[in-house]
Amino acid sequence: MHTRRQFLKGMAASAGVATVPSFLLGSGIVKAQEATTTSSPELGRWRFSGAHWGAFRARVVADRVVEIKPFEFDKNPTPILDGTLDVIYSASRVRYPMVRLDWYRKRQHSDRSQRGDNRFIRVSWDEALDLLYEELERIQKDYGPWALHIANVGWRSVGQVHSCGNHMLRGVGMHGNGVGTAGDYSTGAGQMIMPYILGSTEVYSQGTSWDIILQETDTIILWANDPIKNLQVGWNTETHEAFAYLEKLKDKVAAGEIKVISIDPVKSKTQNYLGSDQLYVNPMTDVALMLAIAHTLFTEELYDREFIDTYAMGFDDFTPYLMGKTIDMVEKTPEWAAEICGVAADDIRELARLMAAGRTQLMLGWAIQRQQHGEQPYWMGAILASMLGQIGLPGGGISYSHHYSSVGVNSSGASMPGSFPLNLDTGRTPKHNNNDYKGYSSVIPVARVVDALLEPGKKINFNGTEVTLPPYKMAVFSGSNQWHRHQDRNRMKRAYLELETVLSVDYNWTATCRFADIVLPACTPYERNDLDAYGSYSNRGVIAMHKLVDPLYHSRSDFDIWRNFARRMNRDIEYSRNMDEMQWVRFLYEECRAENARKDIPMPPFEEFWETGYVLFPEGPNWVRHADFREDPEVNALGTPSGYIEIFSRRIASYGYDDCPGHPIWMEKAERSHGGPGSDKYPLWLQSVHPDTRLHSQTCESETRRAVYTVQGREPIYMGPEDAMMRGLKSGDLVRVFNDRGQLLAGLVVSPNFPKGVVRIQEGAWYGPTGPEIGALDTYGDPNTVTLDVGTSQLAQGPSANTCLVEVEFFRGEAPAVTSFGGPIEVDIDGNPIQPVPDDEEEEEVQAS
Ligand SMILES: Nc1nc2c(c(=O)[nH]1)N[C@H]1C(S)=C(S)[C@@H](COP(=O)(O)OP(=O)(O)OC[C@H]3O[C@@H](n4cnc5c(=O)[nH]c(N)nc54)[C@H](O)[C@@H]3O)O[C@H]1N2
Ligand SMILES: Nc1nc2c(c(=O)[nH]1)N[C@H]1C(S)=C(S)[C@@H](COP(=O)(O)OP(=O)(O)OC[C@H]3O[C@@H](n4cnc5c(=O)[nH]c(N)nc54)[C@H](O)[C@@H]3O)O[C@H]1N2
Ligand SMILES: [Mo]
Repeated sequence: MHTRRQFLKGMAASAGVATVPSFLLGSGIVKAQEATTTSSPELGRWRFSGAHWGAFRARVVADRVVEIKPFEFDKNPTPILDGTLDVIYSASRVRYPMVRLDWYRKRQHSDRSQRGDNRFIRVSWDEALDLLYEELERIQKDYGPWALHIANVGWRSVGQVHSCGNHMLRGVGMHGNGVGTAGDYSTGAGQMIMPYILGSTEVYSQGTSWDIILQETDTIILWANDPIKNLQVGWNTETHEAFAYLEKLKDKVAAGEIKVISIDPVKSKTQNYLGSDQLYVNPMTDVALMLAIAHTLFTEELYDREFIDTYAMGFDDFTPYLMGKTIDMVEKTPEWAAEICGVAADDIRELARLMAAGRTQLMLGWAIQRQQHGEQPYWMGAILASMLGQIGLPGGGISYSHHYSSVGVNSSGASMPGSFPLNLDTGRTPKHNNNDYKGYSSVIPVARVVDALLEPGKKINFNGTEVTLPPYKMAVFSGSNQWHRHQDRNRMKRAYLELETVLSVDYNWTATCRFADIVLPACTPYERNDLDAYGSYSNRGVIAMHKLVDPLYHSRSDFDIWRNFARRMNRDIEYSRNMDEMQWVRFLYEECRAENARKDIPMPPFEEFWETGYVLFPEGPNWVRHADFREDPEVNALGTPSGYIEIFSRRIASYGYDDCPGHPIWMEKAERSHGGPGSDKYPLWLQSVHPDTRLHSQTCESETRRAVYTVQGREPIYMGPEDAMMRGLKSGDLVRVFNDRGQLLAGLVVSPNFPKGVVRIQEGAWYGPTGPEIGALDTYGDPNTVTLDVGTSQLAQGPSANTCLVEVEFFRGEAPAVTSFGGPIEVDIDGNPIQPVPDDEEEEEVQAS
């Protein structure tokens, strides 16, 4: 501990005003220097760091962070930044290594139905890591690799050295093999289907420059897309540069130079911001609307036959379906679609004609693929874009990523720093190098992990292969919050009864910790030194992440945790490659600097970078997605099986999936509002979009932030005036939201942005049940208490969170207290609650190797 404190003090003593390096290019940057370092005991010292929600400076006074302000380069910082201080100092921190009471007593023979009662015993680091080690040994010896689920890593904090998922994967991987996952919760359906259609995932691809779109595009279609809300965060430290272009777009909309149409059941934040048009569509019916647009383009001969002949395959296998000659034998006329999607037939025709009349840029968001049959609207979007014939033209075609991580801001072309390696070094093998999975699959689709526990051994189809779900016995989580991200809490509770042991490594005492058996306290990203890429796609620069304070309580960096774990196999030196944290920071920086030197992109020496806090690179040239393919489709063939756009996919057709045939089709959903299945009993569609107020579950722990958006201390549920009136509800009411899967409390906000039949609870609200039992009321408002846990289709097996119906009623009686926050109930071995004693005298294990 002391050495680390002295290091910080040493830096403070040498603090001065940073010099302006010659590497900072661009106009606004020089001003940034004004606000750098102050150094006095009272005012403290300004340090630099970053988060998914932006880069910032932090003022540290006497080992405490007292103030955070955005990096001056960031012209559009997000209010989410206001939650950053609480990330460090919240009451919900994981303070000590904790073990669930009954698991501590009986290990794998524990009463698993007690999971969720939140009673935990505090143990030392030595004991916790020994317990974890013994468990992993037992799982490998008694079962085998099929019995260990290594959870896919979610939105772990930024920082390349401490990327906690890499540490978990390297640490566990040194010990033995396990069951991995394919895909992710973000774009489960999209990333699987698009390589067949356009040859890449598209969802994670750079898009046409905003500059070009602003110059060339006549009509932008924001299809299920809310960039003003969703660009607040990025995968790497976010620059918020895209907002400058959206400001310009707003001016162009006002001047009538660009038309923006938002196709969404809800008036989005972006639509309100731009003052643009909205086309209301019934939830989950976009494919019907798209088919009718295609029908109009086809029958009115508004489509580009030449483009289709040159660049696409299988159009003639698709049009018979459009014209009612195959499958359901129904012609996909605007009148047919209007019944389903709620858009008037004439409006559909008008929209189709408008799209064909000028340069049209389709921009699809991701929520429409996070629902049952989510593959279909993505495929159908590509067909519409092909019929319009503008793919590869400046400001035309289709994008699946402009709402994400400042896609569309030109890349600098600079290389970004690498990360701490997740794989074992070449030639090394795990201690238990057993590869016998007993016929079970070693990789399963990520959203089907609960199915595996409930239906072990079941064979499911997945992307042209067959997967056999393993009955795993132990699961390890780090950098993801399973009890936020996964659907259907009560189903999860039933599934967890099958699990002998669960590990969670986190700094937040989330529901994933509450339902775990061993919990290890990671420190926050602000308690360790690191570096990160600035701008996920723009590669705008590299930022320093200075350690602001020492790890609080008994928390440790993920690096320290897993290195100490590796010591149990005498592999700690191999684990760290005999480098400590600062050596790694410097190593990754120097590696990046050398690579950029080869590209003639200069970077300052490490000391200068570390002192200044950042290095920025100039913006690169404009770029048009798919322009190379358009120029020469043979030389620049797509990555599809044919090399062309596949309107009909023989490959997909060959799989024989009824829920994802050889071309897109309209399919009814398991449950759907506005007259669809299940709407008699539960008439309201619950959409659980990404929070305007948070990054998923992150910063939900912040009381400062919750004070801004909660209602009676609960997560808000948004509802339109008509539905509220019908139920006798008003803003500020406490309501019960329920269906056959579960029930939760939420605080009502009546908003004109919501039409009849549509309600919203933002994902990431911390699950806080009244008790461990199945069906317990969630006291705070986690939408995944009620969502549906089915795969999107046999192709992608992605999550279908947005296929969900509920009812909402006034909550009568005494409201239970919110149980989500504040950490575990610390008990002694007899289960008696004890007051946590602060303890700073924890023995130190070997820190540096
Ligand atoms: N209903 C519904 N559910 C959804 C969605 C939806 O739209 N609707 N969206 C889905 C999508 S797209 C996503 S991406 C997922 C997001 O799901 P997750 O990625 O699981 O969500 P986060 O809340 O970001 O969880 C990250 C966890 O990592 C922890 N963490 C952060 N930094 C560190 C670190 O340095 N070390 C350690 N050990 N832990 C750290 C955080 O405290 C937090 O608990 O949710 C999915 N779930
Ligand atoms: N502030 C903030 N930004 C984020 C995140 C965050 O947690 N907070 N998370 C990031 C991550 S991990 C991801 S994956 C992305 C998610 O990005 P998306 O999945 O695109 O975002 P969502 O916010 O879920 O939904 C976007 C829009 O889709 C609309 N929509 C939902 N269902 C339908 C439908 O059936 N039809 C139509 N036409 N529209 C529909 C919603 O009303 C909403 O306006 O966001 C990223 N950005
Ligand atoms: Mo995501």
